[in-house]
Amino acid sequence: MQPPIVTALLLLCGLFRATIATKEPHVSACSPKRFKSLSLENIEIISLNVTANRNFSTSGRNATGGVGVIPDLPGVETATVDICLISLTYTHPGQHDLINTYIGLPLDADKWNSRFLMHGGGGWLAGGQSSILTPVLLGYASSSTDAGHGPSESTADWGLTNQGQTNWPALRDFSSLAISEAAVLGKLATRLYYGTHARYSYWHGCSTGGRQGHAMAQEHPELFDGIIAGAPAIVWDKFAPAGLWGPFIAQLLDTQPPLCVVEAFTQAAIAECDALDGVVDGIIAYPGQCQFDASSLVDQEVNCTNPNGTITITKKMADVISAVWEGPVSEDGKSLWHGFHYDASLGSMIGTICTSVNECTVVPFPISEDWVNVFLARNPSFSINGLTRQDYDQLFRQSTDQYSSVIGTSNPDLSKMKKAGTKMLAWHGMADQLVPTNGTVEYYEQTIKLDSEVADYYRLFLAPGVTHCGFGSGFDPAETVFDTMRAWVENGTVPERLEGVAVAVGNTSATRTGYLCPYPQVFTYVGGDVNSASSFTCR
Ligand SMILES: *[C@@H]1O[C@H](CO)[C@@H](O)[C@H](O)[C@H]1NC(C)=O
Ligand SMILES: *[C@@H]1O[C@H](CO)[C@@H](O)[C@H](O)[C@H]1NC(C)=O
Ligand SMILES: *[C@@H]1O[C@H](CO)[C@@H](O)[C@H](O)[C@H]1NC(C)=O
Ligand SMILES: *[C@@H]1O[C@H](CO)[C@@H](O)[C@H](O)[C@H]1NC(C)=O
Ligand SMILES: *[C@@H]1O[C@H](CO)[C@@H](O)[C@H](O)[C@H]1NC(C)=O
Ligand SMILES: *[C@@H]1O[C@H](CO)[C@@H](O)[C@H](O)[C@H]1NC(C)=O
Ligand SMILES: *[C@@H]1O[C@H](CO)[C@@H](O)[C@H](O)[C@H]1NC(C)=O
Ligand SMILES: *[C@@H]1O[C@H](CO)[C@@H](O)[C@H](O)[C@H]1NC(C)=O
Ligand SMILES: [Ca+2]
Repeated sequence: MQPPIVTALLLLCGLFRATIATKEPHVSACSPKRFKSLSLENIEIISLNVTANRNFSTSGRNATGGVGVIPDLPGVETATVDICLISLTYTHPGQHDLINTYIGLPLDADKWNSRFLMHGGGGWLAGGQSSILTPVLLGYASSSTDAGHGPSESTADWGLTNQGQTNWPALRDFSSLAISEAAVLGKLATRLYYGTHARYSYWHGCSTGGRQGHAMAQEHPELFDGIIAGAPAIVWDKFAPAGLWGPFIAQLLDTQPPLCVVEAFTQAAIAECDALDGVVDGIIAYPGQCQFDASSLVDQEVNCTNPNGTITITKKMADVISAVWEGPVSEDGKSLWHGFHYDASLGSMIGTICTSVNECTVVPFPISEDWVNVFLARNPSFSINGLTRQDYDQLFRQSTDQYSSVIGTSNPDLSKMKKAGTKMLAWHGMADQLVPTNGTVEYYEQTIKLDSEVADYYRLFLAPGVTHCGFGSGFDPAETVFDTMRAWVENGTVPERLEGVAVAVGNTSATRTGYLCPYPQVFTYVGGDVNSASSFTCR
């Protein structure tokens, strides 16, 4: 991300003189008195803490959301920041919820770049205090919310009522209500503190953060000028139960392949299909071109370490892997959700822990397991063992019937966003191992059907070889996408391309650059040095 631009600061000073000609805000303005009008119509504030902090540490901002460490958004790892920190605890009367929302403002007005930026959450984590620190460090006013549950609270604790029913208000808070409220409160506090509105407001999130970004685009586009949504966990009602498909098939077939076997399939598919895109780089760049038959590995031996041993691939193992690549299918053969690209690691979708190569237990993807146990079975100790094809189909139907409108975040009608003038830039790694890339493609296709000019305000970039929210050997745009968004919003520079950085071919300590293409264009090798951006084009 860029440091605040000089022109903006000059403009900002001009704005100050124009709007509040009196004195600049100063540290003493970071007090409860300044924010006493900070509220919303439908909430009851329980506590409002305001503290001026110098040298506030940004460390310890890694948090878990059920999927390990949230891939951090670009920014500075550990530093100190001078921040006016507002912590707000509130409830929606009658809903029995308790939401902690955090607002961070650069303490000294001359450090504020006159913009507002929210970072999204990950997994079951909506956000929290840690999410506002990097934006503030970079000069932005920011806010974030825990949406009613903290990182250490189990899904069953907040997802079910004491009577064992779905806690609908809590789910709505998590889905989008508390997020949009955090945005409104954050922008209001910004105005109260600096005496002027933020000139531009941005959302930047990935995974759950990408879903939250889409929720804002669909429901509250007027709150943001630019929304970045990486690997969005949209169509949550299908994505979440789909994540149990691998373990479900594994238990039907009674097979538990160790990770080394799972990886052998991925390696074999890459070996067969890598060159189809013209570049041997470990990446399968063109969607749909690879037709790899998992059963071709049956009877092959795999040498494993940790646990050590040699194991022979069986037909059942091949069938499980095929199923994960294909995605869930109903008993009568209809596709229920998308599968994964061949170069995506499958260790999360068909994970195991093993004591020896022949003694493994399947470990379901925790988000999906929580979803099915807590929100569908409403029984935290529910298990997929013994589940039939009919049972699985039924769970899938229930998920869509009961939750699509609450947390699906799949409404393709973006007319409000078009009207508001808001821009959204989505991107998705094609080697995503948690959220199937094609779910985002399908959603984008639906928006095109409703508005053939959707690319004027919403663009999707697929990133070959990039894993969930970044990383992998492919063209990762995580570090460049925010500048691209700002240029689109602030300068009208339409993102015809999105810069990504990949591992160089032939030298893993060097990088190469590639310019990703707005869907439906495809990032295409046209010949020449495979490490040169000019050897690729969009077709
Ligand atoms: C903050 O850090 C700076 C630089 O290390 C130091 O000069 C200053 O005294 C510190 N301020 C506070 C309030 O700790
Ligand atoms: C956050 O996680 C990253 C990746 O695991 C790690 O490199 C970094 O040190 C962590 N930062 C903090 C403050 O824990
Ligand atoms: C606000 O301050 C009170 C008293 O210091 C403290 O008990 C409470 O936890 C704080 N609330 C938040 C959200 O930090
Ligand atoms: C994704 O969609 C493309 C285009 O429809 C298709 O060719 C490809 O096979 C799909 N990939 C997966 C993993 O479903
Ligand atoms: C596994 O190890 C054995 C013994 O070291 C070796 O002969 C065999 O080629 C290896 N198989 C594979 C698939 O690497
Ligand atoms: C696996 O084999 C390696 C090499 O033979 C050895 O160093 C290691 O200790 C073994 N690990 C286990 C868990 O047996
Ligand atoms: C907008 O364009 C100006 C002039 O080319 C450039 O200096 C500035 O960095 C651009 N702003 C953004 C946000 O890209
Ligand atoms: C690989 O890239 C690194 C970093 O750019 C460079 O220092 C090194 O010389 C390269 N090695 C080779 C063999 O080209
Ligand atoms: Ca390739």
